[in-house]
Parts: sequence; structure tokens; C-alpha cells
Amino acid sequence: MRYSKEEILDLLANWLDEEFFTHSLRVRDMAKGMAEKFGVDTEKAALAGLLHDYGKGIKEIDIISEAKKLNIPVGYIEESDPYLLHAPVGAELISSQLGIDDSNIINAVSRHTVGEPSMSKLDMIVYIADMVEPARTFSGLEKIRDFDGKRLIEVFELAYTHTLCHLVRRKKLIHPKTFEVWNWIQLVRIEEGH
Ligand code: DGI
Ligand code: FE
Ligand code: FE
Repeated sequence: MRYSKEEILDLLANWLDEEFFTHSLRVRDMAKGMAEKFGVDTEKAALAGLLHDYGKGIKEIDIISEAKKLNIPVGYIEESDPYLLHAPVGAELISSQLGIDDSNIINAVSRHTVGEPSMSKLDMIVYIADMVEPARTFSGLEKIRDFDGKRLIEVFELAYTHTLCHLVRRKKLIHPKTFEVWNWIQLVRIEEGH
């Protein structure tokens, strides 16, 4: 790794707007706590949580051209909702700009918005931590935040169901990958007999 923890914090504080920086700190802490609970490397979870929105350092107006420059596929959904690209763009940039070389962390950043079938525990933790960090407020939040006695995939299913319902209610375009992730969750559930 090219930079120390302190240097990364400094770089991030300058790279992101204040609101995204403070959100990133809360996601870092939440991801670290979840990693302890669910038996995942806490340092990796903290770093992935801290850097998950790194792509938001690129202004929304520039994100499509940045993605194209990085050879990230831009389909009709991304053309319509360029916001989605902050996840894969951020994953590329933490590697090229910060020298992060851990593919587990890079994947967790890339997958934190839409997800990916066969997500790792670390991927799920960052996705959930982002959604339930202390400053979030939405109805149904407490149910997702209550991790007690639940397996990680169960918490993830609650979180993902909330996102999917939100997309339908708001009449948003749904990414094909979103369906793949949903189907993957259901196949895991069926396989595990729950
Ligand atoms: O960057 P954050 O706001 O902290 O959170 P995030 O990166 O998880 O982004 C959440 C947003 O992503 C939320 O408004 C819903 C949107 N999203 C997730 N899946 C899809 C999607 N938007 C569209 N249009 N289609 C999707 O499949
Ligand atoms: Fe994000
Ligand atoms: Fe976020």
C-alpha cells in the first residue's frame, strides 16, 4: 500500500465534499463493527467502508466520461442514472490513485451500490453498513439494523429487498445485475433451506 492510514484519511478529506467524507467515516466504523460480529477481517472492512464512495470525488457531470476513460461499461441504465458509476469508478481510482491492491477491498467498493451475484461477506458488510450508518433515516431501517441472531445473508436480503422496493416505488430503471443479485440471494436461501 502506497499510503499510511493517516495519509489516506487526509487525502480522502481533500478529495470528497464534507458530507461524503463524514458519511465515509460513519460507514468505516459501522463496517468495522459488523466485521467483528460476522467474523470478517476488521481492517479490510474499515478500509473498504472508508473508501466505498471514493468515486464521488468525480463530479456527476464528469462521471460518464471518467468511466469510459477507465473502460468501465456504460450501458443505457448508467446513461440514464450516471450516479451508479461512482461505485466501479471509485474501485478503479482507489487502485490507481491510492495504490490499494487488495482485490477484496476493490470488489467491495465496486459492488457497494448494485451488488454482484456471489457477493463475499466483505461485499455484503460494506453494502449494509452504507445503508444503515447512524445518520441514515428511512422507515424499515431499524429492522435491517437489528443484526442480533441473524446470518449476514439474511441482513443483506432485508437491505436488498428495501432497495428493490424503493426502485420500484420510485419508477426507476432497474439494472439487470440487480435481478441477478436478487436471484442469487433467493438461490442461497433455497439451498440453505430457509
Ligand atoms: O452512495 P450512497 O448514496 O451512499 O449509496 P449507494 O452507493 O448504495 O447508492 C444508493 C442508490 O443507488 C439508491 O438511490 C438506489 C440506487 N440503485 C441501486 N440499484 C439500482 C439503483 N438505481 C437504479 N436506477 N437501478 C438499480 O438497479
Ligand atoms: Fe455509494
Ligand atoms: Fe455511501
